[in-house]
Amino acid sequence: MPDVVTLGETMVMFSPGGQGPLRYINEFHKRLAGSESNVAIGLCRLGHTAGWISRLGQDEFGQYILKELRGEGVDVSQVKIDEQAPTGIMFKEIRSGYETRVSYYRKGSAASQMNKEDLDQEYIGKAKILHITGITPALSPTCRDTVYRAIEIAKSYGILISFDPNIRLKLWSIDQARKILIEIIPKCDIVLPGLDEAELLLGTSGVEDSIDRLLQLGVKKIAVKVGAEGCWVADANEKCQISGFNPGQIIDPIGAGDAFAAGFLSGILENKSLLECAVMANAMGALAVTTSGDYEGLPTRKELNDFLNGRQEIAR
Ligand code: KDG
Repeated sequence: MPDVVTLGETMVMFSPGGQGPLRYINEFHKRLAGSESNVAIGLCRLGHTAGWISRLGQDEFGQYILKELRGEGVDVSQVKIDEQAPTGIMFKEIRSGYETRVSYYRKGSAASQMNKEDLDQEYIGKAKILHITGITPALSPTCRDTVYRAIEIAKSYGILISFDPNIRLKLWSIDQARKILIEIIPKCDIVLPGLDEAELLLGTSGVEDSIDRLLQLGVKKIAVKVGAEGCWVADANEKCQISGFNPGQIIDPIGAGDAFAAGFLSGILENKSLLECAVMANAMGALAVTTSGDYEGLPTRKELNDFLNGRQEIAR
């Protein structure tokens, strides 16, 4: 049984062969995208075990996603193939610099049909951590119920619940997001928001205010991401900022938050201190932005250790 279980939608993602409005782009590269499966891949590359619960369409893109995730070592035994609904699709558009826009074609997708009957209690209960994000409850009412049920199962087995709000305003309004995500947060042990997300959800101002509010809500371990400056971490005993790493060149910032979550959860699985978890999370985030895909930059354990020790690989 995997150490970390996660659930959510993974789509086929088409990234443009050049910059500019999509109407002028003629070439695309096929990749995969899904916050939760990115975290699962990140954990597997670091030597942990991770399982991903979802639905995919009975189509070529569904087969592609399954094959890629299996190839990364993610346990896909809990993925259902939906005979009616298709695998979701998204496109990336790169405007100036590294400003990336996304267009989703995922309404009514197979993953959006997930429901609580898809959950195997024992599969979740035997994990050490359940990782969820704010994307899944935005997909449909049945996905929302599935997330709530997964939380209930995790609680009944006493396993840790980790939550990344991942607010996607292309999927729901801020009021809808706030209503649901504020209900989810107090049920979680670990919460990993970006500063902007924490402020939007909690109505707070600044990092320390956000951390205090999350602690009041009963969250035990908090990491608030502050972009290139790294993150702030806190629990009942400490609150401090851990500087970020310079990634060198930023190619695509999407996926950095998932890499961060994988690094942080890896530290938790290894019983590391809060500060050590933050250092691993920051390093993973920095490495993730150096490639154009959402997960391709995720390091292996050796690559992470080399990066942390300032070692460079011999290239030739
Ligand atoms: O965190 C990166 C994800 O946003 C991306 O891989 C796609 O899961 C995705 C989403 O719903 O936007």
